[in-house]
Amino acid sequence: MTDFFKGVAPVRFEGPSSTNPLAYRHYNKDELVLGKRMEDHIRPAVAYWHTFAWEGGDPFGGRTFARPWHDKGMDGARLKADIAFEFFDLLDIPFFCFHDVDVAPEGDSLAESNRNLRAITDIFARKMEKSRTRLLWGTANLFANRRYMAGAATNPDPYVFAYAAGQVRTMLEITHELGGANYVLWGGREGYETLLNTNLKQEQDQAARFLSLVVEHARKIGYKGTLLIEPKPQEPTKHQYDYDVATVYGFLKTYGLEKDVKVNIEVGHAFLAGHSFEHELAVARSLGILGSVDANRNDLQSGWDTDQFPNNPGEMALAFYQILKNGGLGNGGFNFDAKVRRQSLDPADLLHGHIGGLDTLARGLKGAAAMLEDGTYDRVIEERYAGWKEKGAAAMLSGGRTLAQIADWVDADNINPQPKSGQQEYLENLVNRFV
Ligand code: XLS
Ligand code: NI
Ligand code: NI
Repeated sequence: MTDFFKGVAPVRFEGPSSTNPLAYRHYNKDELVLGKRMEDHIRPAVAYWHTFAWEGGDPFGGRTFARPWHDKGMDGARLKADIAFEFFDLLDIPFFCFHDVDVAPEGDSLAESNRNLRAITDIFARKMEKSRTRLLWGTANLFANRRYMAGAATNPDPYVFAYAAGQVRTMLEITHELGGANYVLWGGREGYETLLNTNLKQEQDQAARFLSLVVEHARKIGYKGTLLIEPKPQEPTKHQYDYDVATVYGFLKTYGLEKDVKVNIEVGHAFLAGHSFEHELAVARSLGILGSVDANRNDLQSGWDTDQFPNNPGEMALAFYQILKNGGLGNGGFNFDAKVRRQSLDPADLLHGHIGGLDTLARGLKGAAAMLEDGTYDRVIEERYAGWKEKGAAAMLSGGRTLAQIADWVDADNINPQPKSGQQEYLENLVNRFV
């Protein structure tokens, strides 16, 4: 044991009346919700980057956190790994996620970086024999190093594409070896700053080739996890190609990859794209590509990806409603792509963030389950579209009637549709009954 979390007792469920700030009040992993354990619905994960790699910097100032693993090279990386697994145990959290560069320092060459990375992931493998925490997903950081300033797969320089392929090959293989349930590709700088220097078509072709290479390699090494693209409209680049779920689907379809890749939807990214979280979930659900979720929230006044912990059970219930209607997330889960604020210096702050986040998810899940069990929403939607079951209407939808036949039908039967209430306020109020 390190002394980073010295004196902190394991965080466990104590129920809604508990006043212990280091206990779960709603997240009760074994509680059955719609016949399934809460933990199996949520599959929560700690993001290594925000919790252990982020140093508290912002555009106006650098590091605010003082962590014992800082500035200590590989020794620091080993200490960080020890503390990370202590954290997973304290929270009793079943998953974590990481980028290659979160866990080990980069070397002077790809080979050296990979050696450092392997040394740490070998430690992970040993720790995972004793810990119950599993890998939800792995990913390669193809956006922080200056070589990637003009993109990775979409870089005008083919050698950058090649270097990125080298990183992804290693991280994909490591994810496979560690039993990772998914592999994520977030196109951090796969976009442009200005069209004045950009061949958009060429860059999209490059991105598609890169993704095809990843799909092929995953197959070749026998990786059975899900490959996920994480949509985001902008930030860091002015425009990112993986703008939102619909855009990603169009891209996948264009290049014939829609059966091989799903999406990892992040709450804050949905907002940046001008959507709600549940909108993105609903679109992915309708297209059959809902893979996993990055749980967080944005500060709605600041207009960027602030990656705060979720704290709105009502919004989360609407999201879970979509997820439950999807039949769950399968291999996916809820990765806390969220960080404590830069003034939250203490190790305990890391616990508070995750505890609040998990309690919010638990309340959202239970709210959505209650909405489903009550059945009103399903009934309202069912009734709203019931007209389409009528013979003539069904024929319009199935292609059994031409435009002219439909027009003639209106005349012949003197069709004169009467508007009906959409009942939005009634339905919104119902949510509050269940959350
Ligand atoms: C950044 C992204 C990133 C991905 C992983 O905005 O959310 O954290 O989840 O590369
Ligand atoms: Ni994310
Ligand atoms: Ni993000």
